Amino acid sequence: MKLSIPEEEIIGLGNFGCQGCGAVLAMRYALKALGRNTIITLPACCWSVIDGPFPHSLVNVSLFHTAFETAAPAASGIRAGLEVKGKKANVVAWAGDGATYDIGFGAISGVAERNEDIIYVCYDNEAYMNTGNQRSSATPFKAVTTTTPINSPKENHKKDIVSIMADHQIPYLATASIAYPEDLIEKFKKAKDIKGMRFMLIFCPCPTGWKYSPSLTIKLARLAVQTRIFPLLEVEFGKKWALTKDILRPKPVEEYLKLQGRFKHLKEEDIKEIQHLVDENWERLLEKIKR
Ligand SMILES: Cc1ncc(C[n+]2csc(CCOP(=O)(O)OP(=O)(O)O)c2C)c(N)n1
Ligand code: SF4
Repeated sequence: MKLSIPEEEIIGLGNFGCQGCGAVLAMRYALKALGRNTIITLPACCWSVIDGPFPHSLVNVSLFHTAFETAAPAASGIRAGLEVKGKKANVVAWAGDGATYDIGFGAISGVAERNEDIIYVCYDNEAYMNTGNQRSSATPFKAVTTTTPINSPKENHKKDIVSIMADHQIPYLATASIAYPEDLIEKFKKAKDIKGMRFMLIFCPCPTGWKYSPSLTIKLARLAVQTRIFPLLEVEFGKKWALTKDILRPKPVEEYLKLQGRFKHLKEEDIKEIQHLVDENWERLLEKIKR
């Protein structure tokens, strides 16, 4: 049988993630594309637990644990060291949305502005999950977290990190989803061969924080794409925007929202408002693709 993704498994069996964790699959697929000659920097996040305690490591590639806001500069330091030694490897910073959208953002922006030769990956589970599900700036509008509780859900919109990073005019930026592994792997293969800063955003449902059954992880990741909540796209040098999966007949956002406890409190008018927001964002994206 011909497989549609590489057969080799680089990450090991068994992990310290919760059952149904989307972030585990994200790393599994990314490493299938990147291969064993990869060095990862990892700030404090769920993945620092998922990987397992010393001396065990799930990823089977070199892994450097760093402070929360330093994954990107640590990766660029490793790249500089490799260059001095005349060695080649994929250098990857792998971080959650809290480290990316919020606390590490200044450092990431600096690394992008200098066009450092690294791949920055944000696995986006839309909150600070490792410390118990606090709101981040990636948390969607109206979601419930421990810091945006049921009587006062999140009032602000999810930060548009794709446009912000695209405006740094880096050579390559892509979004990906664990529900579309072929697309994800293709993008990582492409990113691997590009020199300079590459930014990858992977949508990773989290059963624990989003309050749904672990069996629904892939379904939710797919619905996020099919409802146009999370578009799959690529951007080259901040200018050339392209969808890698067009959604001609989108599903209503309600189909996605109703499966998750974090949106259980939503009233009909809230769902309408979210639908409106998603439609507006899609139009804005199409404008960028046209130009
Ligand atoms: C400067 C700093 N602030 C706060 C923390 C505590 N902390 C450790 S992990 C974490 C949450 C990480 O969230 P995110 O980056 O979204 O990754 P996730 O846990 O969701 O995988 C926090 C707040 C820290 N280690 N360093
Ligand atoms: S809290 Fe969420 S992201 Fe973290 S390990 Fe559990 S399922 Fe994965």
